[in-house]
Amino acid sequence: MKPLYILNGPNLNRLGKREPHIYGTTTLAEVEEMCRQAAGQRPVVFHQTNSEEQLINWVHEAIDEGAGIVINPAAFTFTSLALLDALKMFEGPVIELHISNIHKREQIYHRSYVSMRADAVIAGLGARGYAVATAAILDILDERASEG
Ligand code: CA2
Repeated sequence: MKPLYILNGPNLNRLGKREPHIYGTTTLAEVEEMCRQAAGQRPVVFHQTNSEEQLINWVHEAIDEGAGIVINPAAFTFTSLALLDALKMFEGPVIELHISNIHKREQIYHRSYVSMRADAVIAGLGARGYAVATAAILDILDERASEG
């Protein structure tokens, strides 16, 4: 069974340790565990990086080996056409995820390049958004498999 790729961009390694009023107190290690629970039998490749190049390389890996992508691109959401181009090459479902509600925040957080490719966007559910996104992408994969 092909794995789900759950990819996280810059600064998210600090999750649970900074700005808890915006991002909560759940750590990235706890998020990873939540995703693995939500994925059940489906294997999960879970990564975080502060490097745009690395994030793109993992999208390339998912193009060859992944069933679906859940991505919190963090600040690259608003800056990276290269990440958007890489995601456009991926044929499976893509869910863009943000812990905070980016639309409730300053204008610079309102224009997402990644949303131009994402099949769905989840924002503002806190860390539980990862479990919701994982469950949703499994549903989408089941739906696509039953459509043949
Ligand atoms: O809400 C999200 O998940 C974000 O993608 C997080 C990004 C931010 O640039 C996006 O606008 C929304 C990263 C925030 C900075 O990194 C932190 C990580 C943990 C704790 C505090 C900050």
